[in-house]
Amino acid sequence: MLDAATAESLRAGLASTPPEISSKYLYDDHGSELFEKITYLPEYYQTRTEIGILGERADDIIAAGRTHELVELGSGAGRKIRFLLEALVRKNANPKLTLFEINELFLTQSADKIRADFPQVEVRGVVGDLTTDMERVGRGDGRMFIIFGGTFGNFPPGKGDGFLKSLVAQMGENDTLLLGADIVKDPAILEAAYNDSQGVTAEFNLNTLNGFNALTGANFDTGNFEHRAFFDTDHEWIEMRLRATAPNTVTVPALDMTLDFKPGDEIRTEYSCKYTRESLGRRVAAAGLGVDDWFADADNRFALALLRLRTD
Ligand code: SAH
Ligand code: AVI
Repeated sequence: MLDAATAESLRAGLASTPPEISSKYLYDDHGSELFEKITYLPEYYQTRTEIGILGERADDIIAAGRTHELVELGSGAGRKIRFLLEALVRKNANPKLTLFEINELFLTQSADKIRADFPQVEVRGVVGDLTTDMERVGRGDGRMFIIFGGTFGNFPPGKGDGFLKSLVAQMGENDTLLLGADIVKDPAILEAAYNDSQGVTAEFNLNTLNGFNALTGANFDTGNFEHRAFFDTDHEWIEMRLRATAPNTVTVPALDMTLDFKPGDEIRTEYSCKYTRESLGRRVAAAGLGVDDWFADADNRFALALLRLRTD
């Protein structure tokens, strides 16, 4: 049985133009495995670029953050946090780590692995939805919040700003936020990253419908839809969509809805915003944050931006 708030947000998504299903439904257990596969694809440069930056700059990032506790949001498999943990352990004998994730299986597995490898670190796992449960993180100070992998880009301006505000509400004045940002670049490189030749991203995208069916009792047939991803140059974001390839009708018992699709009709399943240092600064300013530091790779493909609460 769906709770009223979830039902309401699903209905609102489906009523928009084009209809939307939130990208958080990409991450059931199968979707989380598919995302892990994406991170190793030749076209998907983001993960290896970000890991390269962490390998070279982890000590600088920890020094700039002046922190004793890391809080990773949307932690997934928890591969990247290890670089910062190693740097933090070099400076602080008993640091703390909180992992916050919507997928409980991935959270438990990654927290257990980190506990085994870093016995001196106090590890806390929090299952929650970044869009509704930020208060579960709790208030504190001197912490570094981290959103790796461009996940922040999956919260588009406007609709995604509530999340940023609820995060800022948990931040003490000496807390920082380290944001992974995929940098605006040649659309051909961006579009290839979301239309890989092995079709893994297509499978990941189509899996949204399986997640939606499981949640609502709907009868979407993935065979009636195809993957589409394109760069919107005006908004500087990638959109993933699912396009109907045949006329079909879907019933959604939990929402008491029937959806009719004709060939060509689309459902938006993800935004992935791309940034420059300036455009990220403009985006976060309304939430009271400013970009303090910018750690990019030599080819300017990806950056880790260190943000602080602005005092001016
Ligand atoms: N940080 C990892 C994983 C990125 S994938 C990396 O950089 O490789 C995005 C992660 O965010 C997934 O693990 C997904 O389960 C999680 N996620 C997506 N939407 C979320 C939400 N609304 N609340 C909490 N976690 C979410
Ligand atoms: C998790 N997030 C940053 C990925 C992205 O690139 O926006 C999700 C993804 N979607 C398609 N491929 C990967």
